Amino acid sequence: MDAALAAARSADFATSPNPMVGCVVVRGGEVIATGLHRRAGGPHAEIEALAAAGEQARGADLYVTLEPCAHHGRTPPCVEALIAASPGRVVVAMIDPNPKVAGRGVDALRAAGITVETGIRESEARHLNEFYVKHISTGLPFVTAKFAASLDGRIATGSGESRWITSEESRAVAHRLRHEHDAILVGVNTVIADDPELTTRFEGGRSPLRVVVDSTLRIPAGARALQAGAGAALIATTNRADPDDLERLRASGLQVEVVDQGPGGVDLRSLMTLLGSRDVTSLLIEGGAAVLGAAFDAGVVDKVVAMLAPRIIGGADAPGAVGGTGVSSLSAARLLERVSVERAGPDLVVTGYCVR
Ligand code: AOF
Ligand code: ZN
Repeated sequence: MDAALAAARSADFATSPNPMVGCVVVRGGEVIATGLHRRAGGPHAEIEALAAAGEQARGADLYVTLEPCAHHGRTPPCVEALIAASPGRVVVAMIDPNPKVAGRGVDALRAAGITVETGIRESEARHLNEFYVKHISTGLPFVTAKFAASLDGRIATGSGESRWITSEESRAVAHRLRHEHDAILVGVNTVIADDPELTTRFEGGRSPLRVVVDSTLRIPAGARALQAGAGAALIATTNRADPDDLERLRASGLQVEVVDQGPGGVDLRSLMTLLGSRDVTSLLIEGGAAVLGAAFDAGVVDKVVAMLAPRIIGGADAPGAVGGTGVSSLSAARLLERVSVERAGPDLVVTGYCVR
């Protein structure tokens, strides 16, 4: 199953909105064929592995990181191909949370007389496809809130200097995160202050959909985040925006969506529903502090990635990483679970999951 997981991982987030899936065929303790799902619309992992194994699949052990599908999607059901290939045993890491599958794949294999084991390396498989699992079971994107701050949680000095608090190594981690997510979201204040490109700067990196929340359409026409070339751009606004501004932006070819009004601007829950319905399975919220605060206030964050530089800024005017309303009692503060700490050069990269 470790080999199947490694095959799945090698798809490196290119399968969205589909999961990353790997499959290996084993005979006499040796992997004789490997397959993976490479992109949505392409063959599923089992089909690739079975094609590579040929007749050798008969009576062999087949390991797959996600329950084989039993439905007609963009491709025919994998269970039909599996039953025809007649392996001796199928080992599955996790049941497919897709309501169209949800146990039916395993049932169909067992009904055909194939021995099936499930739950092997399940937590690794779930972790690998955490974006897919959230999206297929809720219709909403998996949301990662990312920020880079000093050890005392500041994202700039009191005079507004912010480049760069964290190291080059941390910024490489940040570009990796952009590559992994389907979309990336910033507030209009960040666009006005920093004019970021919001692209992925590494070899072969995916460029995510760039989403700017801008409730009154203050975005400058020449903002780099709106330039063609990288991923598509979408501006989320509200009916407080001037209709002429809205028309002007749309006429210039930009996607502008009017979303419900929430506390302090665009209602992030409504925006998540909109993005989820467009097959955005994962969203990276990069800030600034107001948008990150609104995201925590709205309870839409699944995971936090905090890059912390070992420096202290201090002072009364240096802004903190997370704004919004926040909480007034410690017992109401968001508690992260499954917290892990890595190093990126001199910095700490702290990752944790929001408890629901
Ligand atoms: C598997 N192995 O390699 C994949 C699976 O549109 P389709 O036909 O590609 O179907 C997508 C659905 O199929 C997806 O939501 C998930 O339920 C399953 N993906 N299943 O056994 C694979 N990619
Ligand atoms: Zn399939």
